[in-house]
Amino acid sequence: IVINKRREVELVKQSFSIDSFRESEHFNRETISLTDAITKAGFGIIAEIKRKSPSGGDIKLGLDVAEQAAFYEHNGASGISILTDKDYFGGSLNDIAAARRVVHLPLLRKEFIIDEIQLYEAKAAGADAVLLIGAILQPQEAAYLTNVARNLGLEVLYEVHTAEEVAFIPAEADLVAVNNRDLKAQQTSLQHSFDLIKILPKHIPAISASGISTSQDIGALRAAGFKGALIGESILREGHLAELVKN
Ligand code: IGP
Repeated sequence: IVINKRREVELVKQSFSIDSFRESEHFNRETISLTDAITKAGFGIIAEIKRKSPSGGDIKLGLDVAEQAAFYEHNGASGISILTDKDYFGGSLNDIAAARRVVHLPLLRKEFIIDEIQLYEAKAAGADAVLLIGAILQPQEAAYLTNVARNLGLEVLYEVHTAEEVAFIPAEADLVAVNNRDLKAQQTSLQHSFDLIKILPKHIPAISASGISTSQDIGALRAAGFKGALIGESILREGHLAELVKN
């Protein structure tokens, strides 16, 4: 995935300069805090939009992206995560722009971010926050990208999956996510969350991501100290977001 992404980023850089993004519609917009939305909720749910995934296969969106985003807003989500990767998840930056037109919730660009130009793209499309993935970044890249994102007014949700990655969480990250899915093996277990929360930095609110589907899951994560959850496939397939938000 990362090798393909490098190629994709090089193509973007050939066509656009960083400064060209500054002229776009949303670039000077004041962003909405995902962290505030999650902490105010007590336990906040970030609801995800994607058309397919390597682990879950095709997910038929019954609604278009704007309608799906509006559905999430009406059903109590604290934020919306939008996959912009095309090859593996069927998304694009247009999906962020489409959701931006209809909802007031904070929007997270879910992407394999390896270069600052992707942060500029995110801001220009109307995102409020970006995902940075510990598993694909060197510590100094993670620190640099966190800094650039925050200077653009974008919050950083920093994802970890192992104890080694926890050691390199940038101090300025706004939120930390434990990904319950092993990106290589594509195996998912909430046990990753229950194990890693014990060693996460105490000053950054933590959320749990991937493989979450029931009210019992939410209750257990909440009891373990998580402030929120990022949920995609189960709510896309079952539409039971409101039920999960109640807990
Ligand atoms: C959502 P799920 O199992 O609820 O659909 O998972 C989200 O956690 C998952 O899409 C994800 C992801 C990622 C996707 C977590 N980390 C990194 C792409 C890249």
